[in-house]
Amino acid sequence: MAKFAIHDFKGVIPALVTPFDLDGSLNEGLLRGITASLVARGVDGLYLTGSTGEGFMMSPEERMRAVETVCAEVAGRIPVMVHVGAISTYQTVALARQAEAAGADAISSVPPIYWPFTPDQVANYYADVTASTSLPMVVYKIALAGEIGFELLARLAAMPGIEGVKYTAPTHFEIGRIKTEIGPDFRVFSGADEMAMSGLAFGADGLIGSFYNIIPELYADIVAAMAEDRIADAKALQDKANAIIFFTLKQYPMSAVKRIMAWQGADAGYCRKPFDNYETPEAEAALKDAYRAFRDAHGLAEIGFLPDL
Ligand code: MN9
Repeated sequence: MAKFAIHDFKGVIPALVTPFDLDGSLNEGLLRGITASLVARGVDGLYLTGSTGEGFMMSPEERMRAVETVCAEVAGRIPVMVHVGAISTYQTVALARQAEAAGADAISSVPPIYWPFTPDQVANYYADVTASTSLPMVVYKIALAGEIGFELLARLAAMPGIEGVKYTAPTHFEIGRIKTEIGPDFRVFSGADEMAMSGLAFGADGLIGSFYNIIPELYADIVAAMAEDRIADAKALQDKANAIIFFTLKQYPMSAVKRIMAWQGADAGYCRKPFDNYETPEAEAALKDAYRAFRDAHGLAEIGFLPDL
């Protein structure tokens, strides 16, 4: 049973990575470990099987197992939102119902992908999926899955049960517009980690993204600084976070995130092919050397980024 309402989703919410072994199998033990570690580090919620979680790399059964595993480990301590997006309404509904049964507190979905579905078809998809559970739906806007313009978002927001948007786009003035024209109760989660401060400045209620798997404390400080109008502090912290993000985007990004989590004490395994991995001890050692040099060049050990590496 869901324990949390949509307004309980706020603050720093990692889009949790999903640990796989090098042969591609889902590693539930590591999934439990990273969940426990992030809860202990004080994250405010979790977002499962989205882009970062490689949801589209997984079979429906594997997605369900991952959701079940994380919900059992979290055990109602923090809110959990599950990305249930798939191409067909039929499949998404099955994922949504299972997320509810597993104890998730909200569902989220990209629009149906691959074919150019009409706005009516997209609206029907969200209506059907949202009606299939009692959980709030958070629309996931990200260019990778096709555009959701303001008019369509406003139309979706007027439908019962659709209570927010995970907004991954650089057009942050629209976050302000959503809050003004759709209304302050429609929740907005800023999805571009490099623009968290800007998202919060324009009215976002929380942050959902990849880098909260590795630097949630830094982002908790950004949230606190923005809440207290300490703009210069927030900017300085965002600059540090962005150095980490831009450096990581030059590696194999999610594979590097997973190795960093391992160095921090909670191994997150590997990515599924065709994503690349640091498969050999030599490749991982080279990555570690690169991060050590980067950390020292930017004075990041002092702010807690891999201080013991
Ligand atoms: O929305 C993530 N986007 C993708 C979530 O995975 C495509 C973000 O958290 C980015 O990874 C992050 C770095 O660009 O902002």
